[in-house]
Parts: sequence; C-alpha cells; structure tokens
Amino acid sequence: MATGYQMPKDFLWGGAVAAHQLEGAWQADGKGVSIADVMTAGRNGVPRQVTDGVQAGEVYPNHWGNDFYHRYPEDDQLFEELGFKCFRTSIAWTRIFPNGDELEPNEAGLQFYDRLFDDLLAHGIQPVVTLSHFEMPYHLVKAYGGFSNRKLIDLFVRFAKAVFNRYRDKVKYWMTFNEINNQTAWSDPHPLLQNSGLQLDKDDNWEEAMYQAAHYELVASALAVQAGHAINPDFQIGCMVAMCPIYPLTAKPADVMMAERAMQKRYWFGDVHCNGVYPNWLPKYFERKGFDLDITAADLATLKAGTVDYVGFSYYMSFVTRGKAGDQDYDFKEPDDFVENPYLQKSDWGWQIDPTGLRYTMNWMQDRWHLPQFIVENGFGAYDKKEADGHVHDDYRISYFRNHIRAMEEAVVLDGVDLIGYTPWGCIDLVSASTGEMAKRYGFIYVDADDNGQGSFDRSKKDSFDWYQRVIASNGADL
Ligand code: BGP
Repeated sequence: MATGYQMPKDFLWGGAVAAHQLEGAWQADGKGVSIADVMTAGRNGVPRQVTDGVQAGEVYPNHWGNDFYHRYPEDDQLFEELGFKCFRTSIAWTRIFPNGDELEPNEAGLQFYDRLFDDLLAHGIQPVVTLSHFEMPYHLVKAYGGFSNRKLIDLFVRFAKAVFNRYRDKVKYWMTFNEINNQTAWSDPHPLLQNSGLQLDKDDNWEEAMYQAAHYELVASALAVQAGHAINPDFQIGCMVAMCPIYPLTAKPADVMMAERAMQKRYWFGDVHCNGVYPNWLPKYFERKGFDLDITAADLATLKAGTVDYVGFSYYMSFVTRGKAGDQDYDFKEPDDFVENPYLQKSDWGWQIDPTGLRYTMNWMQDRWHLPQFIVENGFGAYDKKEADGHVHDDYRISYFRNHIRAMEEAVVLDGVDLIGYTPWGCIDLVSASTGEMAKRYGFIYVDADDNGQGSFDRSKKDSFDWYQRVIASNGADL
C-alpha cells in the first residue's frame, strides 16, 4: 500500500543496537569489565542493580547478549537482505581500554571492530557509531567515581581519539554519549545515573552530582568533537538525546509553565551540545539551589568550540505533567511529576504510544537547534510469541512503525525538517537496557534465547522483517 512519502535520495535507513546489549563475549580478547557487566538482570519486580563485581547467584544478561560477537557475519547478511544502508552500534570502551585508564589501547579489541566494520561495508552498510552507550569501564567507577571526577574527561577523549584514528576511513557518523539527558531522573539512586559512573549514598545530593557529571560529559563531548574533526574533517559527530516531549495536562497556565520547565530540564543538554552555551535559566537555577559546580571559563570556551554536527535522538513516547499548587518555582522532578495521558495507549511496559509526538518533537528541535537530525532509536518492545507455524506475527510492531514512519515523513516532506536517517532500535532481539530481559523484544529478527541465556540463539525473520524490507525498498513510500 503506497501510503507514505518518499524520503530524500541517500536517506540512511537502517537499524540500531548497543555493544553491551548484544555482543556478549564479555571477557573475550582482553575485554575489561564494564558497568553493564556488573548490572544484574532485575527480575520479579526488583530493578536492575550494579553489584560490586560479579557475584555468585546473580544473573548478568549482558555477559551473553545475543552472541553477536560470534554471529555478526550471519546478522550482517540479514541486515543486507533488509536493505540497510547503515547500522548503528557502539564500541565497547572496555574492549579498547579494558580498565579505561591504560595509556595504550587493546589491539585485539580494536581488531574486532575492524572485522565488524569491514564486514558491514562489504555488505554495503555503513557503520554509525556511538562512543559511550551505558558501558563505562567499571574500574573508572570504582577508582575515580565515574564522571563525578574531572579526570574522566581526559580518559574519555583518549578513548575517542584511539577509535577516531583507527576507523577514520570506515566510519563517518559518530555520536558521543547515548541519551545523555536520561540522567535527569535523579529522584533516587537511579540506574540511569549509574551509567555516568555515579555511585553515591542515598543521602547525597544526587541532583547536584548529576549536573556536575553532566557538565564534565559535555566538556568531554565537545573535546571529542574537536579531536574528531582534526582527525578527519569529513566526520559528522552528533549528540544523542532521549526525546520524549512533555505536554501540559490542561491549558491552565501553571500546567503550561510546568511543562515548559520540564522541557528545559530535560533538554538543556541539547542546548549545550548544539548551541555551545548553557541556557539562561540554568545558572539561575544553580544559584537558587545553592549548587557549587566546577564550571570554568575554559570549559565554557570548550563547549562553544565543540558544538555537534547533528542531533541524534531516540523517540519512543511522550509524557505529560501539571503544575503543583503553591509551587511558583515550577520545581519539576522526574519521574514524580509525570501524569498519564488520557488520549494515548501504552505498551506492556507503560510506554505511551504517540506518533504525532515524533512530528511535534522534530519540528521543535529544528526550530531550536537548527541542525540536521538523525532518528537513531525508535521501536516497540513487546512479548513476541512464536505461533504454531513457527513464526512471530508481530502486526502490533508493524502498526507502531507504520504510524511513526508516517509522522517522520510528514515532518520531513510537509514541515521541511532536515533528517539524515532512521535506525529502529533493537533491529535484532537483544537484552533490554532497563529491565535486563530478553523477553522485551524489539527486533525484525527473532533470537531464540530466553531471559537466562538458554536457547539455540538461532535467528529467524518476524513478519515485520518483510514489511520493513518493503519500506526501505520503496524509500518510505510503501507503508
Ligand atoms: C534507550 C537506550 C537503549 C535501549 C532502548 C530501549 O533508552 O538507549 O539502550 O535499550 O532505550 O529501552 P529498553 O531496552 O529499556 O526497553
């Protein structure tokens, strides 16, 4: 059915994954232990937790992932069949610098990504690479306190330079920190904060610690952008922001102001990445809160000089908030101040499905940041079932994608948003980042493995495989 619009020539259709969620082989070829390797599965209502090293009796699903480390040749073949023009993955920092603070990189780790990128390129698929996707070396967490420590800036830049140099002729599109803004959920010692390597006590000021760590990450990103451009001026180096627009519950001015503050608090990361400056409200906020942050004049100059080339973003859902009686400060806290959207349906994990929010968001970003965009994650996590005929009939996933791709195309064709490409998340089943489950599946390609790593790990095509293949073949016209 030709219900869609055609995308521009050279549009980068593809799929997205992250190293720690699918590679497995967590100790192969000199790899060190990452924070994801000491993150438990989180089962029966107990959230995932970072343990102090690998502990007996706990389940660590990132140790096996979907065994991509060994099976990538077969997977690349399937990606080619899908028609992928690009494939977004990350480089596991611990394969390159096992502890994170060595002076020289691990050659065997570098060679793995040489093999992977060469194989992708041989299939006509260009790699799109995230430098840091929730997989900091655990040693940097233990010995330095992660990004609470300014020293991490140099260690990250060393890693970035090593891989920029090595893959300068194989990779053009890069991103620095995956979903850098997801750490705004500071109400509790939240796992997303731990991705920045923060390990604090319950009584510590998590919010202040988050702003400090985020500042160091933004400086590290800006330095990496400059280093990358020096190594290869053709590099396109982007940020990666988790985009979930936040709507006011009603037209009440207090609801509208609260939603605006919520957007500011969630997306100031993008302001710094793209505009190279802190937005005006934020230093005022630090002052009011009494935060004493280490932000130097040299840092501010670095941020200005290291703005990104494009906005990479994930889009899964939207949120809603409302003003609170007597709160003139609009002190929005995530996730406590979210309320349900009565107009939307949800996934089994409570993620509110909102294709129009994608078009809204793309317009909002284009007007605010004035940069090309790249949708590097979008997708639908579901409990897939193999039916009696041996196939997964995932029409719910097809319908999610159809509606989101249509909204994306409207943003491009009708609204003039400048979009580089689209890479649906978890194009092949992998371990969920938030829950550690295999059962929360996103793929066009099914992997026969369960939550405990049992199964043949064989790959098979879901119904959505053929559907997405047609979408790509028609350059977005056939939805
Ligand atoms: C994003 C992450 C991914 C990915 C995805 C889906 O937040 O960048 O790593 O996992 O969301 O989330 P989940 O796996 O929790 O369903």
